[in-house]
Amino acid sequence: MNTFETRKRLVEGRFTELISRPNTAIEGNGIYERYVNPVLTSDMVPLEWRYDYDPKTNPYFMERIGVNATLNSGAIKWGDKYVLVVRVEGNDRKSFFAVAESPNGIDKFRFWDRPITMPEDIRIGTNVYDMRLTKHEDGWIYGLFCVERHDDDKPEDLSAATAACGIARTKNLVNWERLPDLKCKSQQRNVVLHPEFINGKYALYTRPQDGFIDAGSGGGIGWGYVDDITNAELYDERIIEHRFYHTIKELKNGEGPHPIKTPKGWLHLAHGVRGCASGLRYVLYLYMTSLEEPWKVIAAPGGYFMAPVGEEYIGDVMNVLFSNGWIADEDGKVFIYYASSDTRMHVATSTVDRLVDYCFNTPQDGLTTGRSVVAINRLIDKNLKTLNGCTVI
Ligand code: M1P
Repeated sequence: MNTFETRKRLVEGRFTELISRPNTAIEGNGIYERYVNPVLTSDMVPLEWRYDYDPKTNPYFMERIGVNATLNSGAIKWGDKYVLVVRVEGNDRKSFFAVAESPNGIDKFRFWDRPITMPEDIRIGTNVYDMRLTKHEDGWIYGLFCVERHDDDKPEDLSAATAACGIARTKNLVNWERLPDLKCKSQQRNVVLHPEFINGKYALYTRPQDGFIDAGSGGGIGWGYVDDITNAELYDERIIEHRFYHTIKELKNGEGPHPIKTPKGWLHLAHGVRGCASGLRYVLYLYMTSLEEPWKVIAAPGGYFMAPVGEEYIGDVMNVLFSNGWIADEDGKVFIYYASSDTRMHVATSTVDRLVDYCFNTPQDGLTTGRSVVAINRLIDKNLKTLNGCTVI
């Protein structure tokens, strides 16, 4: 067998094994279950996207277009399939979107035939990433994502960039209509469309930021309105989820996917960022807002919900968990899709009931050591009462 055939067999064998392997849950803290394997890695991107299959032009069966990472994915239930709109990042550092589906939400994710061709008829961006999907009550599925462009006000600085919120909509996840970028005062990343009209208007979760990286005086997760989504202009933006000193979201935070509607309020997943000696640390946290007034926080469990463990620490940007996609099934099961260290996608599962219980019954961050110890003592006192009241067998 020649080199082409030998390598092709080897590469195809490894690929088939990877995309077919089953995933199993790991029992954890009772709040959610992690899974043994990531659900998507760069090695699971179709071989036809990466290899030239013609032995005449590729006698060594070499990879022609490399993929660096599969990360921050939007998620949506599509018929009976669990679908991710994955941020795929090439070796050339350009991200694009591609759809992958699974029959059960935890394994056997397969990419659709081609990546999404996102129209660029509005204003070309250098890079696009981190799509939040919203099936809106107006009948469209919206994808809101970050569009990054060089900051031409600083021509000498090749790293100077700007972030804006790109908007596109679709009915089938294949053909997308691009709408103008969100018009607003500040740079924006992590903009999310609320699934329902609020007083007849489109409502957005925002993350105003002073610069491309720094949230600066941006303050936290914002809330604002848009009258016409086909020419979106943000107004009445106000901060609803604040940052605090010496917390997991001291430096910045950002809304994850759109919140899930539960009988007790809107359930939100977000990321919080703090600085430390090794750089920025990104963790996931939950909070809840009122059903009637989705901008009012009604539950704010202290600390992080999920932080990197094991291999999750390692990757392109270390010490990062980031999520912009989750799916709530009708039976209440929740699939949380998160990326670790800007490199690979994972799933964690829970239920709406458990997550709401977590939100209302985890003590709030008291913002000082003293108050944290008070919370622990309160739990110990409660347990002593409970245990002393029990008959010991
Ligand atoms: O590298 C970690 C994350 O950094 C950014 O997040 P934020 O908008 O909160 O600063 C984004 O670039 C995100 O894609 C990335 O995962």
